[in-house]
Amino acid sequence: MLIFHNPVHGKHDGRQEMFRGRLVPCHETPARLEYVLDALRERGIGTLRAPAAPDLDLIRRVHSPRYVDFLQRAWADWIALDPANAELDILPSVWPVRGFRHDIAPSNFAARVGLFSFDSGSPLTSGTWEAAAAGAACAIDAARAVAGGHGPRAAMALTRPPGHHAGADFFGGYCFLNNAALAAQALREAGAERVAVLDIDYHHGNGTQSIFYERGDVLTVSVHGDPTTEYPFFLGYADEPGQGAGLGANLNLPLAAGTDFAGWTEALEQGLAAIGRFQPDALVIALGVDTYEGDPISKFKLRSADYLRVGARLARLGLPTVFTMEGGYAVAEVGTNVANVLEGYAG
Ligand code: OKP
Ligand code: ZN
Repeated sequence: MLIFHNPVHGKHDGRQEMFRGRLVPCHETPARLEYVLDALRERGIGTLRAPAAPDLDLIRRVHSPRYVDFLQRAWADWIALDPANAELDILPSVWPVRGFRHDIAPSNFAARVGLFSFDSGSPLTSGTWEAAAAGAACAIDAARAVAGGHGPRAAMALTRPPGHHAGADFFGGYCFLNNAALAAQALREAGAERVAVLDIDYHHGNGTQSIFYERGDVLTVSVHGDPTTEYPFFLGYADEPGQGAGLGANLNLPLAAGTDFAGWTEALEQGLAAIGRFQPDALVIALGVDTYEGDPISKFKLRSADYLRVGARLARLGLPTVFTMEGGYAVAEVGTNVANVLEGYAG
């Protein structure tokens, strides 16, 4: 498997996230990816590649141009407010909710941060744009490597920050650019008529769902913690079928906190059946390993050995496949669990 790894992921290194009235250390750390790289190297899994420059035009076809401009300039705008801000990360503090206007981007910086985000757990730092853009490049390059079916069958975008919570014009859930959506769009533009995105992170892929919600050419399927109790709370319920041309092209499979591998596998099989009926030309897997029993912020009960079976099952689909790296916060085990998926996939 070709693995496009983000050599500058460490430039995104948030100091703190807001949790229950306190600023606490970020869960989404550079160490997560280093553990994965170490495990892959140690076990001889995959061939590592650095990405080419990001295709900003493609990024602007998935994300709104004004959001991309905002992300690209946010740090300079922040420092322009006060040079002392260099010691701090950007966190939103005000949001436009129901009835507020989303069609205007106020010139006030704090207001624009709120317009383009949905939580206060995702610090935007000096290196966030550079890291996220290089990660997007990994996803696009991975898609182009498997497109057409002449190259390798599978490739991975091994990157952080993750992407599946990022929408067309918002960040949140530690995500800024939606790597899985970018891979799906790159596959479409490289000739795949139908693309399926299967999201197996613990958290609902609200960004990916919303990006493709009215499109019939990209099926989005997500197996995740029930949003009644689990983040991101406001999307990811079973009664979200897609809209317009996208009606029938979204499937949410929410599961109760505490679900074990047997229960999780039943939902996965339902998702795979829907993907089979859709007859996609290519597949994107938003791979989060925060379904692991030891994950500090999630509540499924998968064990490390289960990930070998997950990889083997996904390989049986026989589709050109792009994996994107999403969550997984039991830092030391993230490497083992991702490596297990890829080893299981390779057979
Ligand atoms: C990102 B991804 C925990 C709060 C959780 C956000 C979770 C984002 C998960 N103290 N806040 O889907 O793994
Ligand atoms: Zn997650």
